[in-house]
Amino acid sequence: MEEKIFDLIERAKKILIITHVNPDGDTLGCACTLKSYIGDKADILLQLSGGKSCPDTYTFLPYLDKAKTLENVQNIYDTVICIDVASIDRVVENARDIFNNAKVTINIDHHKTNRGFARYNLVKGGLSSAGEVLYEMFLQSGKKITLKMANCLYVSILTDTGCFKYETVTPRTLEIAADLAKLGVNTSDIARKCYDLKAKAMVMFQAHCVTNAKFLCDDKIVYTTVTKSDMEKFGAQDEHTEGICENLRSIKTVEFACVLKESSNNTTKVSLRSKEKDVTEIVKKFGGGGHIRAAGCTIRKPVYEAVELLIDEIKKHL
Ligand SMILES: [Mn+2]
Repeated sequence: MEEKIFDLIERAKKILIITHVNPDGDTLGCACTLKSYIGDKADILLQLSGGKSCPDTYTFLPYLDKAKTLENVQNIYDTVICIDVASIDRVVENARDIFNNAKVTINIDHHKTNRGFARYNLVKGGLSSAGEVLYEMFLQSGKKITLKMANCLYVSILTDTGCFKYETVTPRTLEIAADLAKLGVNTSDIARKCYDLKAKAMVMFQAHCVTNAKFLCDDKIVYTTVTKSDMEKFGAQDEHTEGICENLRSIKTVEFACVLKESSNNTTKVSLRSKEKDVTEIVKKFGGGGHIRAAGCTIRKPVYEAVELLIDEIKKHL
């Protein structure tokens, strides 16, 4: 499949690299790696609401200032590559039209729940990050990884492993990180850019969300709700909720941590984390997916109703 993908890239006229909704370091790092390799005929699509072009944290990555947005992307691509996209639900409607229209569709990912929704699928479920999948793809096909690509791949792997903390980290993951460092990646500089340049609004807003958290079942379950008015009050943006769930999970007694975020039309976006239990079993009930200890779903109910549905489901798995 690796060779086939390079062959398809070679033959493509115009390529759209599709990142997932609410893009994170993994999907963005990979998109920039691919863009760097492919060159001019590739565009990156960022699926962000509110006309934003890029999450603030990742503006240091190359190419993202010129990435297409949902507002200005055109349906002109013969080839699309979805990167770090667990399912086609993670691609919003007008981008999905472009996907459906493309002659060649490629899906490169590491989510175990990825069912292979494209014509060509390179899915290595369980690997630490899409960045790791991509690194191996370049290596196995004998393609050169430049320093620019290495920097982007390092962002992917660093962020999707929670700084090499998660159990998806294998000796191979660390070897790859070391190889990237040998290529010249300044690892401490990238860590600082990813973690120590947060917006004040983000830190203050997250403190508020943590203060509002509710604990259940001897503090084994914790959840917090995020409303639009709270976000407005703090001047918080969508991306500023990233990390709240992990923070709540870090409490000693907690097995399940969830963040329920008010979305448009009475829908609620759910992030769920666990220490041991498989949360994909829980979000599956609501049509979601993800990883064993980090998954998400959308519940078509207002927040206060979604809380009850979700907590009832979590209790069954306690
Ligand atoms: Mn990922």
